[in-house]
Amino acid sequence: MKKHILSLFCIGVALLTASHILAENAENYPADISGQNAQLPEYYVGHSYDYPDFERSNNKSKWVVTNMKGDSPRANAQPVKVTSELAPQGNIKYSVKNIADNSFQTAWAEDSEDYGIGEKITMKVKSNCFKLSDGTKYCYPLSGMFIANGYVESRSEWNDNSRVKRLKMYVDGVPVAYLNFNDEYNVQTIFFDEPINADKDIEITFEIIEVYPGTESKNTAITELDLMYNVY
Ligand SMILES: [Ca+2]
Ligand SMILES: [Ca+2]
Repeated sequence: MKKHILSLFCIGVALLTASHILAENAENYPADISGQNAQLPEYYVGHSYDYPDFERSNNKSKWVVTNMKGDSPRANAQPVKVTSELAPQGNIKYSVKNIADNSFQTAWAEDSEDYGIGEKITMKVKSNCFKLSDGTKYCYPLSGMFIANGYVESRSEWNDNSRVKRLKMYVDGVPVAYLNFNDEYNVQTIFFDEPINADKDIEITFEIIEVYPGTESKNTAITELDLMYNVY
């Protein structure tokens, strides 16, 4: 009898351990037949650029992102959907349009009570194609992205408001990667290991997963955000 109790006990422990491992795995990688929750690649900042490196345009009030031209031109992705945006405060607007207006003085901020975890911005990227000499069509893939993270209009605004630490990126609704940013007052670029095919117009969604909390506010802000074509 004692033997039976002992073996039942052992089986019980084994089952508990197995279910614990399963539960842990389920938490990390929820089962999903569509593969949407498969483990995603982690991308980190490749290069960063200080704000003084950027040139002023003719319009002296506007900073423009010129350094991105050349090797990896901007895709000029346009926001088409956002889950929330902070209401204007006085003359200052926090519309999602601000992430694609070429200005480091304007930013989008989310409108959740907390830090905006789960808030999403969807941007449309137009395909950029041409005909090769043999008549076949070639479309530039998207090789990376850049972000002016937080409300960068001034260092104090940047400090006061929250910045994005980690974004989940989706292509046409399918998760493709996590993007991890530094908590630095500069423009950061991330290059993808797997360039994104853009032989038709596509939608890229960025979801806030983690933030760097601001000292004064739970508003998480993004000043500029765009994809980049790989022209090589
Ligand atoms: Ca802006
Ligand atoms: Ca908030």
